[in-house]
Amino acid sequence: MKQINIDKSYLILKKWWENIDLTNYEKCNLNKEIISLNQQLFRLNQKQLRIGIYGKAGVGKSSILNLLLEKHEFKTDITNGTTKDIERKEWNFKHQSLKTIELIDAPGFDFYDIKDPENIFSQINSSELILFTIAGDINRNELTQINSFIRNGKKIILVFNKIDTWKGHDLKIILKNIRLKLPQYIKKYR
Ligand SMILES: Nc1nc2c(ncn2[C@@H]2O[C@H](COP(=O)(O)OP(=O)(O)OP(=O)(O)O)[C@@H](O)[C@H]2O)c(=O)[nH]1
Ligand SMILES: [Mg+2]
Repeated sequence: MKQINIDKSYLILKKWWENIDLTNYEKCNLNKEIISLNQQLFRLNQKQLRIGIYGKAGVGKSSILNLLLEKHEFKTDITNGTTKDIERKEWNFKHQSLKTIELIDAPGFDFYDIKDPENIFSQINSSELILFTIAGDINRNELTQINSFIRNGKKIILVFNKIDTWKGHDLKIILKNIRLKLPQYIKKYR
């Protein structure tokens, strides 16, 4: 993995942030964003990274995190709504630039009985990286959520899970369709 100079990035960001002069009106309106930026700066200084996963119910979010952890830490099941609230686990990913990586699992955003969806969105939105998971062609609700993260300046990796459930030819058609629907400025691999 490319060596990242976290200390240098932290100092550049900190200096930039210290030189920004906001009016009281702006501070008031941007209160949530300011808190989130300060928390991110703190984590950067501590060499901590937060990765959140988000997507519809049952697309395999918890399974993907378990794969990363190489352990069955997050509960998974065939029924929707297995993850009921935000859950966090530390990923023992060894990298000299980082001290810890926190993985955050979320309930499916379209689960019928989801509690406090704004709070769940906001907790995932506080991550440095979001694994937005899909398991088939993308729909309007998913695009709306992706665009909300993009508007908030978030880095997203779109994870197409359960590809084993599609035949090669169908998969190609779906991937082509997804590419057409995604915002133009998203880099498209594969
Ligand atoms: N065929 C197939 N099944 C998968 C894959 N990934 C996960 N699953 C299965 O899909 C089901 C749902 O997986 P979960 O990881 O619980 O999905 P989730 O998105 O966390 O679900 P909620 O917490 O309910 O929102 C489980 O039965 C998994 O074993 C995959 O790549 N292929
Ligand atoms: Mg889950």
